[in-house]
Amino acid sequence: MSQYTQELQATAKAMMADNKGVLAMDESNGTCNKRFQQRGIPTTEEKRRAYRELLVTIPNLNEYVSGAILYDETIRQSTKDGVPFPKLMQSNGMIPGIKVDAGAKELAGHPNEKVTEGLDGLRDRIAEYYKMGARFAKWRAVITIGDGIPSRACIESNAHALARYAALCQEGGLVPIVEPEVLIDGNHTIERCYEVTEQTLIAVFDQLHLQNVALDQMILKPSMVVSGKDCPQQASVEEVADATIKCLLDCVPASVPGIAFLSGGQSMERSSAHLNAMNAKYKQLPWRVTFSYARAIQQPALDNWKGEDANVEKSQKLSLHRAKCNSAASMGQYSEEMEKQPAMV
Ligand code: 5MM
Repeated sequence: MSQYTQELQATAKAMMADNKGVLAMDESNGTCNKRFQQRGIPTTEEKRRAYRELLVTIPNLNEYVSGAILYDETIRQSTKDGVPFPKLMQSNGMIPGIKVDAGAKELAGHPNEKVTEGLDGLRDRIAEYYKMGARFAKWRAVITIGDGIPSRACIESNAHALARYAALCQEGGLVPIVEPEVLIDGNHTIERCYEVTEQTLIAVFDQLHLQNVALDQMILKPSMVVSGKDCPQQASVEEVADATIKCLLDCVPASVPGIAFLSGGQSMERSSAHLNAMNAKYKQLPWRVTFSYARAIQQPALDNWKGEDANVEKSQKLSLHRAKCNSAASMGQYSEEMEKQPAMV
């Protein structure tokens, strides 16, 4: 029992509140700049700040989103009126979270595979983020499917790091979001994705147990079990829902309060449809099943914004619509009809 046990349980419960999910807006500067460049937006600190202000000030976002994952630069930034983002989020009923990994780096001795770094000094960084108002954290591991990969070394190294990170978070009062992402890139079948996701989740929970991580005080953020992006045989929505739920039921202990998926490069509509199919068909799951999407919520806002103040309001409405669709999907109440409804723009 850590001194934070009750607080961690309460935070995890609030993050997984009925009908809510988590907004991921924790792109590192490299990723954020890449997305800005693709759309002709200047890659300055001020533009990144303005874009994050657009997101955290979406009116009524808190109806669909319990919290948002920030990046180190973002958690230190403020609105143009000088309100620090974490403070603004708290007063709007959203829990501030923080990405604490230092990114996926080449795994030595294992070509084409990555291991996520960032454990050095993490205890001190967690203490600082807690003081700044963060109440949960996120660490993403990346598993690539390809010829002869993933290796056992890649899966075990990433699982070990995720568990060490999670233990440090709980010691410091942050609920860890444990994110092992099996990438959608490649021509693999859904069956191969299933095998790799299963191996990964088994290794992750083995390491979480080994490091004494309290499973009732963490959130799992997995990828869905899908066909590789370039696989000629694409699984249906129902096949994805069935395979994903079977895999999770086999691997994720019932004491975990919630599963919040990443969208992982799926289209916005597919991300909603897959989540919805799981919740519509499986009503008695041991954990809450919801979203923690970045691209599948942010994309329409980013496309519309173009770095211009005049486009802020419409951009906010477009992303709010995605949050609303995904909130409905987290209750099995999303339908294609929702996509036809004008997003109040
Ligand atoms: C997989 O990425 C996470 C979920 O986003 P999607 O729903 O778009 O798949 C996301 O939180 C990710 O960790 C951040 O975008 C940060 O990524 P980088 O690569 O900048 O650390």
